[in-house]
Amino acid sequence: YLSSKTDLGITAVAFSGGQAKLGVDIGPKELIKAGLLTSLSEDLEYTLHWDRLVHAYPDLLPAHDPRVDNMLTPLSVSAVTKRLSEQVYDHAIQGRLTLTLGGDHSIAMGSVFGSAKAIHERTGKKLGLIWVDAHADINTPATSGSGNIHGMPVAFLAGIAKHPLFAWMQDQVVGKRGVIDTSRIVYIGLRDVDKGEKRILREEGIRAFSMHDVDRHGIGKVVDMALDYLRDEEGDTGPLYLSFDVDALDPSFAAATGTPVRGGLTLREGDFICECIHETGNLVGVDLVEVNPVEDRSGGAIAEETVRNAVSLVRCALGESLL
Ligand code: 4U7
Ligand code: MN
Ligand code: MN
Ligand code: MN
Repeated sequence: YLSSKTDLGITAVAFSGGQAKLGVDIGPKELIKAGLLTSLSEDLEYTLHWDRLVHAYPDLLPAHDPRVDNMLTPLSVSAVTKRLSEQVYDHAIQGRLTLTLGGDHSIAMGSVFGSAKAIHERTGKKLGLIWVDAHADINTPATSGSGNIHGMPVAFLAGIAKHPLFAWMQDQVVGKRGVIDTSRIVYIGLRDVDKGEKRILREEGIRAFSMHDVDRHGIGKVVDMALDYLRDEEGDTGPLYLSFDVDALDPSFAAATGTPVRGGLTLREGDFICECIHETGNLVGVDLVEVNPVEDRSGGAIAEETVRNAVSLVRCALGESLL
């Protein structure tokens, strides 16, 4: 096995510095309050490896963190993701399946890096990255219109973007350019991709299934095509990492998020993606990010619904619907 079927290494990350809205940092606390971790240990019978902390990394956040080369709060993002990469590495190098709760999506720079490094050291294999999101998150500092680093993690992981402030990401190169090869990335759910990102996806030949593809083929066929794309001649997908941005879901299922986009996945479609990835038996790590309980003008019902649906996604990725 590529990772344990019973030991789960959890890292809860209260970080919002990859974007400007407050509240995404309380996502992990709300997911845990909603019973996510008890359900993973009691219903799904995982042995949880969790330090019982929701990390805000106060000692890592500089008082002064000005924009550099169009990146907003880059020192905070770099320091936090570097530390997180070590935490996830420490879980993954022991063979644990890893679960990282965000926080904004910039944290995937740390979680995916730590996992890719550990998996490569343990198995010699390269990680496949399944990015489920309304957005491609593949802006470089130069192409980004917002300067928000939560729109850039894939570019840094793939080595399309490089920056001295993120030199730690080049410390050891598992892939050809970055820690993830562009040929081992696949997207599902895209519907809000910036012009510069479209150019990168095209030039790099990155496989992406948009909501248009989901409508055309149905989610079953799309997931089959996505997993087939990652398979080798023997039909093996290799180790898989699922980075799930809750904004991939339609706002009718997940409105409490910083950058909602209409026309998204239903909860069942999201759950189905997670179930199919679990079914491969090759899942080594999961992120669940961008839950922002403060993005709720309804007095709590919307946040509660988003949290409940995010819990469902994680449970499905970890084997909830196996009979
Ligand atoms: B998320 C955006 F311009 N592309 O770069 C950008 F539309 O992690 C959005 O997927 C990024 O939520 C969204 O700022 C990042 C924008
Ligand atoms: Mn998104
Ligand atoms: Mn995202
Ligand atoms: Mn978002």
